[in-house]
Amino acid sequence: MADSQHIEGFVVRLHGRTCWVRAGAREYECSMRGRLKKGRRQQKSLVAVGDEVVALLDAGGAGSIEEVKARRSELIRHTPHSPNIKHVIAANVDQMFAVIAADQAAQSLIGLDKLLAAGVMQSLAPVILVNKCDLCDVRALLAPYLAAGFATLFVSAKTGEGLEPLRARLAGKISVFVGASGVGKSSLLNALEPALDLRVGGVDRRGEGRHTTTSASLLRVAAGRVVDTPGLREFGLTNFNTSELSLFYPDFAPFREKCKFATCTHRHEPKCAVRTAVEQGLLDRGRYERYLTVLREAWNTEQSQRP
Ligand SMILES: Nc1nc2c(ncn2[C@@H]2O[C@H](COP(=O)(O)OP(=O)(O)OP(=O)(O)O)[C@@H](O)[C@H]2O)c(=O)[nH]1
Ligand SMILES: [Mg+2]
Ligand SMILES: [Zn+2]
Repeated sequence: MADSQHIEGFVVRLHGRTCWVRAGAREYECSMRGRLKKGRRQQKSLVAVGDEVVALLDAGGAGSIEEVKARRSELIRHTPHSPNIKHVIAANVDQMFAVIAADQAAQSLIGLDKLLAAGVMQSLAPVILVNKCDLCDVRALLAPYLAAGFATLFVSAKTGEGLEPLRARLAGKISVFVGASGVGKSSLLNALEPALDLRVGGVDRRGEGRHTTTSASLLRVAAGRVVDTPGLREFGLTNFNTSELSLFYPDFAPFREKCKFATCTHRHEPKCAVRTAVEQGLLDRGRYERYLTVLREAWNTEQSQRP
């Protein structure tokens, strides 16, 4: 046998400067060093979960990453204190599931709106996944999202309700589950694939989780692959640009093009067709009002970044 060999696979987990690469049925522990470090300074890590890589294995079976292939997609989070550094939560994913818990749904809508906008912006075909539907019925609350055209699944990891349609959507694709801690992302994956035996946590009286999952990992689930991620502390994944934010609200699209100004932010500008649509009941008022909050946050971020 040769002293060293190359393998091709994809990154399933990361820890510090070590990552685990799956190639065929095996996983190899690989280090990231040398040439790779150059060039990608704007990123927190050079390699992300989901990356397709080439690694060199030495005679003892220890690997080092030689090459990271160009990514088809990225799910990015910006670190709040250094907005120019991007953290790639997952690479090469085909679809993003924005997970919320039914019993916390009303408080989660603004976070959901931000996740969906980030998903649309990053072309990740976002799907809404409402878990814990055994606790309450939130179909009416979510109706504006269905009207906006978002695929929405109502499920329960506890009772198994709705898992078959979810399974069908996962087949043959790479997906990522994102959402607050405690909504049941890992529980859903266990319900789909009990052999995974992922750690699941408790929820405190306010309905908040305890950050049970501590790092992202790519798992084989239901004839597809899913990246389970740690709960987002801050729902904001992305720094939105105030002038662009509404482009990522598909329900605004039919009205936006009728606004008087092409640069309309739909806040105070005259002859704004989006505002008129809200007044006429053609566009959901809740979505619009939360949009104004997200817009204000984006504006504040822009101001704080001015030299
Ligand atoms: N009633 C009910 N409880 C659920 C359901 N799914 C999960 N839970 C509970 O919710 C809690 C949190 O579940 P996790 O799967 O750890 O949540 P998570 O989203 O993975 O949380 P992090 O890893 O911290 O991001 C656990 O106590 C689960 O038992 C469900 O469908 N119904
Ligand atoms: Mg988890
Ligand atoms: Zn407008």
